Order: sequence, then C-alpha cells, then structure tokens
Amino acid sequence: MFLILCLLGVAIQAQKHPPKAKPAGPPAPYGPVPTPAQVQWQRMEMNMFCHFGPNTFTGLEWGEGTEPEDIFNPTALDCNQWVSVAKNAGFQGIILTAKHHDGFCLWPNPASTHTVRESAWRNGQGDVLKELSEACERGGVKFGIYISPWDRNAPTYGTSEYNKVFLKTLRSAHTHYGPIFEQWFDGANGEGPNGKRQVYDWKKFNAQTLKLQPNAVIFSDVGPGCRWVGNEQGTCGRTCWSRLDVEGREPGKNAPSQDTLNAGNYNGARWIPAETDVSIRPGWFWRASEHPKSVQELLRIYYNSVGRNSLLLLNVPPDNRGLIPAEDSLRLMEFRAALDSIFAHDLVIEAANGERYFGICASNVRNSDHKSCCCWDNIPAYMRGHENHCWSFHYSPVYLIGYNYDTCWATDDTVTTAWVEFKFDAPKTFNCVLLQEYIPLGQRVEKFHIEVEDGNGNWRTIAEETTIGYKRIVLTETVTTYKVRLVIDQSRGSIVLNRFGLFMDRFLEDE
Ligand code: FUL
Repeated sequence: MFLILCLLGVAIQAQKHPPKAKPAGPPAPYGPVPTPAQVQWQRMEMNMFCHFGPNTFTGLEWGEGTEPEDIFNPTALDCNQWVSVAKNAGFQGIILTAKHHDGFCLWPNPASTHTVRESAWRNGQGDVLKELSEACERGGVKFGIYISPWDRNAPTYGTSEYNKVFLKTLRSAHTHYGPIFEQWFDGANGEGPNGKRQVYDWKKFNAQTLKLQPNAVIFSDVGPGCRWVGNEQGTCGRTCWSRLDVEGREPGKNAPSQDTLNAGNYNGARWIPAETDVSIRPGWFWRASEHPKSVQELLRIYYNSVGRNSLLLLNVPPDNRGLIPAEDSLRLMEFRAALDSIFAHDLVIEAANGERYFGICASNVRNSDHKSCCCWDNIPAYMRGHENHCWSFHYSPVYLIGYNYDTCWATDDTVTTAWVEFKFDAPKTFNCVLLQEYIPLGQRVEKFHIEVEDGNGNWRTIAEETTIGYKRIVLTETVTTYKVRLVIDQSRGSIVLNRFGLFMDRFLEDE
C-alpha cells in the first residue's frame, strides 16, 4: 500500500512538474554572420550625420577646393549642443564630415595645408574633431568620421603620392580622437586641382583604418563593415539581405548596381548590411533658404530604413553659427515624441504583463518533442488540458515578447516553415507589426505573412513580405482582433526570431 501511495505521489509530482525537455543545442549559424562590432552597430539603429565645412558658408553642395580657409568661421560653435540634440532625438552616434570633397579639414591635419589651422577661426587654434569627440564622450554618444578621398584641393591628387597623403590624413584622424565606431568612406572620385582622377588604394585605406580602429565599422559602397543603400532618399529595399558579393568590386564606378545595394545579394558571400543615409533638409549642408522635412516624412524614412533591416544615418547639418538650428532640433523632438508614442506601447508586452488569458502558441519549438507548444499565461494548471509547459523550453515562443535581445524562439533544424499565434483577452487595434531575427546567427527568413482572426474562426492575411533581418516593421491596415498569427512561409534554415511586437501608429492613420 505504501509503495502504491509512493508511486502515486511520484506520478502526481511528475504531472505537476513534467520532465524538462533536453536542453536544446543552439541553432548553428546560417551563411555569413556579422562580427560583434557589426551587431553592436546595427543595434544602434539611428545615428546623426553632420555635414559641416566651407559649404556651410558658401551655400555650395560640393566646394571647389579653392575657398579661402577664412571662409570657415562659425561664430558660436557648440558641439555639446549637437550631442544634446542627438541624444534627445534618440541617436546613438554622430558622424562628422571631417573632410568633404573640397579638401578642407575640420582638424589641424598635418598632411594638409587647407585646414582649420590655416583659418582665422579661433586664431587657427580650433579643432572641431576634438570638440565633437570630447562632447560625444561626455554625452555617451558614439563618435564617427566621414572622410572623402576625393580632394579638390590636394596638389598631389591624381598621383600615387596622394594615396600616401590620404593614409597620413586617416592616421591623424584615427589616432587623436578616441574610438571611432564608424569610418564613412565616400566613393566619389572626381577630378582634383590638376584635372586628374585618383586611383584609390582601398586595400591600404581599409587595412590601416582597422589597424588603428579595430572596432570601426567601415562604410562604403562595398563595405567591408556596412554598405550604401543605393539612394539618398531614405529608402531601403522591401527585400533586404545583409549579404553582398564584393569580389572584384570597389566603391564608386565599380560598385554593385544601386538596385543590388538596395536589396543585397541573396547568396552574397559577405555580411555587409545596408546603411540608409538621407538628409533632414533638401541639401547635405545647411542653407538659410532650406527647411527640415515633416514628422510624417521622417516617420516614413524610419519605416523604410530601420523598419527594413537597415541602419538610419540622418543628416542634420549645423548652421553657419556652428549650431543645429532650432527648427531642425524641434522637428527632431517631434519625431522622437512620435516614435515614442508608437513604440513605447507594445500591445504584446502589455498583454503579457496584464492579461489573465493571454497566450502564445507555436507550431514548432526547437527540441521540445511536441508537435506544437502553447503557453497560456496565468491559467491554473487544471485548466491547461493537454497543453504542455511551453514556458520552460529554451527556445519557447515566449521569447518573442519584450526586449531581451539574446533569447529567441527557434525551430528544429529541419523546420523551415512554422507559425506562431498570439491570443488576447481584450481585442487589440494595430497597424504596425515589428519582427526581429537573431542576426548573430545569420539572416534566414525569405517569405512570411501575417494573419488576423475575425472572431468566428476565419483567418485573413493582412500582409505578405519577404525578408526580416535585424528589424522589420510591417505597416498594415488598421485592424482590431483577438488573435494574430505570424506565418513563416520560407526560411533558409531553422527559424530564429527574438521579437514580435504590435503597435498603433496614429500619425500614419492621419495622413
Ligand atoms: C555623397 C557626396 O557627394 C555628398 O556631398 C554627401 O556627402 C553624401 C553623403 O555623399 O557621395
């Protein structure tokens, strides 16, 4: 009798605490994967570009290189103000045009005689790189540098000597101003003062940059750290692979086509994600006659860049005082407020935190030994019926909720089609679905769709898309529903996602 009671006890215990599934091995990486610096870079999501230099004072987009140094004369330069605007707008980093095509250097570059040192500004003692890098450090914002290899001032431009001068220029910018998170190489290759064009030594430029700044992500048409998105309108491809083929290619004329840069290469050999650079104003440099874009336009740009697996580099040019104008700064605060009003309210997180019968079901969970896995939060055990204890799995779909970057819902290696369903106590109204793939293990999803249920068991597709990547934001019609389903129709390996969120954007609704 005692034995029977004991066995019964064990059986009841076993029911209360079903054996945990075997600890799941992590999915193997698929295809090329990002370096840790590239992952960190991608997670910055939005950075600020600052075009500043002689053009700020002449109104030109491309300076001639013959402008007198004294033309550069900001009357009230305050890089702390740039940093504070950037931070309040939610930018993680700032990239400054240390040298644009006109060749003028915003720091006393020993390899040039066309710099702040030769100007009357602060009696030739000024150094914008120093001021901005220090302000960034104080403000906790990362610092990056744009340097154009095209130089309309350098007397040696168009000869092999110029490559040496350019390496010295880079060395100077890379050794005195602390860590640089991104080195931005413009691919422009026009004529120099002698009417000659330069054959750039990209191999050496990149190698020296990485030697001096090993964590810098190098931007160019072909990477190696990140790539141009192929246009300056703020639009990344709806299909966007972070992979690119660059064998035999170079920035500029020999770059992949703009369409390829926009979408990446499906089977690209290298991890070179897209960066979308676009200006808040019509031009790259400040001009009194131009004005910033509207909040709606900025939101569109955000959805078409960050929301399409790209980083957004938004240019906010300081004016001829050396300050970000009030109208741009105000616009950025409105943009920030709009983003917060949308993305501070993830209906999935709110339901998971507050609803008694909120639930998630997935058609497959890695190593779970179950056909499907359902998690009905807060439901007492006796009501759970046949549902298994999904929460305890290493790759449970519950990891799609919230902000923990390194936990994921993943499927078995052989499962490349799967669905996950969310069920709410109260109906949810949304027009924006946010998805993230766990990119440290590569980019996998190539086709997915989103369905909603009408309350009578009928499902309707509201969006059909291709890639996800680091982040995908899908805008839909405004729908109200108790149940939403994400269906991954095609993935190139097991599915590894770390986020599913639902949001309501009332700004777009008003458009
Ligand atoms: C281009 C340049 O020619 C523009 O002036 C600007 O700097 C833009 C970001 O890159 O190639």
